[in-house]
Amino acid sequence: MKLSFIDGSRLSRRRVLRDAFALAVATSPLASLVKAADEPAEDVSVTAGPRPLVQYPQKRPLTLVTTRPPHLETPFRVFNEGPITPNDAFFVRYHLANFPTSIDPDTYRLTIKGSVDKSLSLSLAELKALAEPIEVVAVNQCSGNSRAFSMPRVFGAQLGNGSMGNARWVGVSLKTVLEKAGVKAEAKQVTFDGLDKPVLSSTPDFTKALNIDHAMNGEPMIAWSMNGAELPFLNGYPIRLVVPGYFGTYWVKHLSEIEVLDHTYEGFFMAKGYRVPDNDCLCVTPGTTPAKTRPISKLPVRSFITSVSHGDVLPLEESVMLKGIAFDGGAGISKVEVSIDGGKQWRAAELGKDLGRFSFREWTLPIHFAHRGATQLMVRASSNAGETQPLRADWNPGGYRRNVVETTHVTIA
Ligand SMILES: Nc1nc2c(c(=O)[nH]1)N[C@H]1C(S)=C(S)[C@@H](COP(=O)(O)O)O[C@H]1N2
Ligand SMILES: [Mo]
Repeated sequence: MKLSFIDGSRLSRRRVLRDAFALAVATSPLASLVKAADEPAEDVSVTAGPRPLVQYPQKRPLTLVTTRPPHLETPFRVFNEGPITPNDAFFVRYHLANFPTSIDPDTYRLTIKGSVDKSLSLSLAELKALAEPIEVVAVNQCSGNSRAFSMPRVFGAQLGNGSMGNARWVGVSLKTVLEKAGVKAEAKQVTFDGLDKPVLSSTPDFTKALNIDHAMNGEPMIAWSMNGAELPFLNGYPIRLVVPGYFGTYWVKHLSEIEVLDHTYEGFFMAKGYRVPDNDCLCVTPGTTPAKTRPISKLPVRSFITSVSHGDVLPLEESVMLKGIAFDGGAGISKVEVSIDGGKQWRAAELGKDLGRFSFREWTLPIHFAHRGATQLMVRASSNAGETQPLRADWNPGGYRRNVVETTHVTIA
């Protein structure tokens, strides 16, 4: 599969994009993949103001965060269309500018090596023939999703709420693949590397690690299918790791090398990046530095109203159907509650179809507004593990794991 390049002359009416493009073109031919979309920009209410939409191969217009490497967000209204995020709307995130643009599935190989009885080099056909495929519906959410709302503000890409998506993944269990190679008794962690490589040798490669128990628990999967189709190129074609319940950072794309280690992996993206404060709340007093950190892991429980946006005007004395999504790290959603009085009273929403404990769960609630004027709609989810969302945002220096109760400001008229 090949990413088709788009002629640079069809680019951008928007100054911001033209500038980003000019800058990127000077350094990378990959930037010519991007073109400005005709659609209007989406206002994510971050201080930077509305962000442009851009069009990449196999994608509908998505919200631009950064060009090189590409970070594209799903326009938020997509989450109101259903619990599954369509492949062409699914967000895209890379760390290294040197990601592949052409992959031959016939010569593709996945290597398994390290503390194993027998190293393997599997073709895609061999991988697919290892066992009956397994399937899971699971949320892929970037650790920094919603980072732009961190107060005080933090470094890093200023993400709105669109760096998440929910899809049906089909593949083979990581456990099956590791068993085929034969994991040695000394195994402690397993690392995952993809085809993308740093441009400069001083930049660390994007390699992630899971503990051996997690790698062997049957949940992590090597997926080749997303919502009934091949993976879109930018979402990891032809295979990626899927780690249900865990943040997207572990979901290594264009997966090419698995190594079983007899020690803890110390590479940059485990030992330095993607770490959270090592305490019960995984948070610190805003603006301070944690004494100790640990690798980020599971998704905290989270919910959104998707049918209403900031600034909407809703009718008085009529039934309005509020709708949204909730998800967590794998316990499953037990309840979703909505408040229309700034958090004093809460009423239970009806939960939609259960697509599995790692999936978005839709919810609906008919509301009859009896008072005119400015109104705050809030939504709060709880999980089967008894976890719920905080009313005030927890803070950490990475701006990770945001899961504060969301408030949507509307007017009833
Ligand atoms: N090969 C590779 N895989 C990767 C990354 C990357 O930079 N390179 N980024 C990770 C991060 S941080 C996230 S949030 C997810 C995003 O997945 P998506 O691009 O399919 O939405 O991919 C993960 N897998
Ligand atoms: Mo991420």
